[in-house]
Amino acid sequence: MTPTTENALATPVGITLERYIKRKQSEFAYATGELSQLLRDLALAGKIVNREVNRAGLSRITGAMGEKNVQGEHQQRLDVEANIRFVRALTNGGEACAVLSEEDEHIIQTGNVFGKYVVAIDPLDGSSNIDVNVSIGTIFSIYRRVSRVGGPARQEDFLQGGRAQVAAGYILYGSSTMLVYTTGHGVAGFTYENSLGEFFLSHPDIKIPRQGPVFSCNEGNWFDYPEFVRTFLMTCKERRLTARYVGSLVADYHRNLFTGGIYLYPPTTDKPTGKLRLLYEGYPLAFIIEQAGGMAVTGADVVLDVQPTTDLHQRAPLFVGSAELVVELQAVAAQ
Ligand code: AFP
Repeated sequence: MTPTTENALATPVGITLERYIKRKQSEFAYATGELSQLLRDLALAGKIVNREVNRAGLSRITGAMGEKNVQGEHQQRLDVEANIRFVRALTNGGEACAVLSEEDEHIIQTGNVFGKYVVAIDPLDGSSNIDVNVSIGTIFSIYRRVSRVGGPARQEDFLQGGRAQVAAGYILYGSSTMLVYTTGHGVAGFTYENSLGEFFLSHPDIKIPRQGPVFSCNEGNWFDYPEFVRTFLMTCKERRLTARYVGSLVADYHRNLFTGGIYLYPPTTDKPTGKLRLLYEGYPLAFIIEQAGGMAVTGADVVLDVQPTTDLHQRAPLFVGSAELVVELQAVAAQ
């Protein structure tokens, strides 16, 4: 066997998500297989949502529902459909005792009172991009419950803080569909093979470059940004960094994870704590970025160290990406 063939066989690239999860199970703090099952349930719902997203233009599920969600944002049909799919998969899977979704004000009790985990999820992020065939995503965060097993989940299960997450990930429905997740042992990425209906390991150990050429924010908000953000953005422009902004958090985050760069959703005049939600956007993406060697801050503070309030849908500013760029931003914010 040539050394190249040997290396190729040793590297797990190409194995299915299913097999990968099984292999990695021993790395989990509680290696009983329950967390593995939970990840499989999320992947299954992701496949179903991927199918819906792919045929969205045909099956009359684009467009607004005419309803607003708990954030006061207009719900799209696919938002609602994705929410149903993920909650159903987590309910049927049996490992999650409760789900906190962007689409529902209150915690959803799955009825699995013996389930040891809770899941906070944004089932379909980037709603305004659904109808125009632009990439969208799902973001999830998993905690081991602190409430009594055998009873209903409680708010405290979701309010343990970012460092208590046992796993976090996202699914990007893009030019290809990818699932990226961490259990605190690095970050792995899986690409979905449509014809086989499987996620395959394509990116075994994702690391974000320490520097990067990209800054991503909604510059239309320039005049509503705090001074420190404008100062930082001016330095990006002076150094001729490239502006890239899809307006779907998962897509912008994913690109920067690979190319290097910084994503910014700062506080604005009318949204003093920013737009993004801490529990199912900030925390999970911060967990993944730290595992990939990057950083996430809310300004001067590190996202994972931010203590949650009692508001399950609280918002927090988010600056996330390559370590050197985030450190620079953080220094400007602290001045
Ligand atoms: P929508 O779901 O309303 O499209 O919001 C998407 C999002 O939460 C996130 O995915 C984007 O990065 C961010 O908001 C875009 O917000 P702006 O439109 O204010 O730039």
